[in-house]
Amino acid sequence: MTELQKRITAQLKNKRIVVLGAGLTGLSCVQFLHGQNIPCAVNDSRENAIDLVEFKQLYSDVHLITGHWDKALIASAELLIVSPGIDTSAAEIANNISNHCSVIGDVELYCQLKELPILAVTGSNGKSTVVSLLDHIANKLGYKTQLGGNIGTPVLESITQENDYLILELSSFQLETLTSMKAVAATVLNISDDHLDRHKTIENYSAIKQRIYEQCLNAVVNRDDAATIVKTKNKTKTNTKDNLTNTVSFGSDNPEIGHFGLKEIAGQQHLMFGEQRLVALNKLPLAGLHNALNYLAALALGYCAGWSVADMVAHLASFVGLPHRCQRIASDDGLSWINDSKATNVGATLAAINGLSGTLSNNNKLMLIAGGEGKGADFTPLKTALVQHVNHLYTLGKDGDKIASLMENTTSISSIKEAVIQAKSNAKTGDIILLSPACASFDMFKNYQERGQVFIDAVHSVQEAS
Ligand code: UMA
Ligand code: ADP
Repeated sequence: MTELQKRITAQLKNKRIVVLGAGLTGLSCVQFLHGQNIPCAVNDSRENAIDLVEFKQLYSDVHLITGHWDKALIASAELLIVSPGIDTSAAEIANNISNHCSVIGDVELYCQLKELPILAVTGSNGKSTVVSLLDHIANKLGYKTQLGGNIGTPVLESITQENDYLILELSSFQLETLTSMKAVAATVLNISDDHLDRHKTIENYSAIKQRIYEQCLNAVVNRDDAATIVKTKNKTKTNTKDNLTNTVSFGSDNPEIGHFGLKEIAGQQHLMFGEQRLVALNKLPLAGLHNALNYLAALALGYCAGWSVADMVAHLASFVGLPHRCQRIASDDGLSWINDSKATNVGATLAAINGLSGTLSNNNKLMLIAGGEGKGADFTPLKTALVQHVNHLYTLGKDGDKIASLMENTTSISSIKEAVIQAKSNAKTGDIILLSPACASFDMFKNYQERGQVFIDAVHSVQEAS
């Protein structure tokens, strides 16, 4: 019997297990449990959440209830495995969980069952970029990795595979149900308002993000953002005699020895490790200060895992970035169309406006398309950047008006295509038109990818028409 099988037997055999949610996470839990001959039941509160026929074909013996929360089923659970998008504080769930029930997420289950070295990343923005970059570097250095978590691949899908590292993107939702992770290195990249509809206050959201540091061996913190510094509660927990947490920092200033930062040398900004010059930023493909910080964070995480800094730096330039993050759309109309559909919160849109406005020549202007589902965020931190750098704002979606109230020169539009047509008629050669919504997409689109694609298609169709 393997170590994994021993743990599965010890932790899961003969327990009444209920999986809440039948999306990516829930189905990965069912697939894993079913594959290990561990019975479970599944409850999804939405009608038509999944293809029932396909589910029954794959898992004929798994009890599935959809369309409502089944109070009796929830009350019967000894182990409740909850999908990240489900808020267990909702009365219909919370009031029915028995005192003897453990409530965990899929990442917690993974950590209870497997001890693969983990490099863990959370933060309001940059998570997917940093984990993908780190994964790229690790593979170039010859390590076998699994990239998983919030980036879109549930961790249980790879639990039976042999890998050197799990490179893990964690959302605040996943951190809420996680207590057993002992990451080799963990980071909170930055904190700005996000998911306040669920977490209520920024303090609560920040405290949940801090959980990533509990029991980690190395904490990677951002000197530019005090909310990412390890709080005492987490320090004392980890600073036992056998398990000292080491802290490595990154930031936009000149770093001390052993830390990562930026320095201007001969008129060019460079990535630095202490006094060691690593590479000039203009030699790297990802632009903007926020991406410089992402490079530094990835290097710091790899360094904490014991990887050579020089070897890592050699592979930064071959990472070309992810779609829908400040991505230029090919066009031949002399305008810069930028798709930043993944900007689903204020912090990301701020980074885009500040980064792109710095690239405009004097006579050119920046136009912004923003709005959508604001998730309870306060948009006022955008005001200065809007007033100083945005010439015209097109707003759409549920919370578009809230953003429009921050500046003059705004137009409310009902579709992205309408914004593209109006912006084009308003633009001249060299202008930038940026889709960076500062909001989630689900009031109008399936997801941010669909929103980005609608923008790309609109830009292309307007080109063809002219
Ligand atoms: N459901 C209910 N009742 C509810 C809410 C949801 O029954 O009140 C059901 C839905 O009908 C659906 C299922 O739950 O069948 C969906 O579960 P989920 O929302 O947890 O989504 P998954 O498909 O399991 O995907 C989740 C993450 N989604 C969320 O956190 C909302 C994915 O992150 C993640 O990639 C995936 O697990 C694998 O780990 C997405 C995301 O939007 C990309 N994350 C947020 C973000 O990045 O800002 C946090
Ligand atoms: P996440 O996975 O945290 O959502 P992504 O890498 O997918 O992060 O980027 C999401 C959005 O945030 C994009 O609009 C991107 O341009 C922006 N972004 C990326 N890194 C940072 C950062 N370090 N600070 C602020 N914004 C960032």
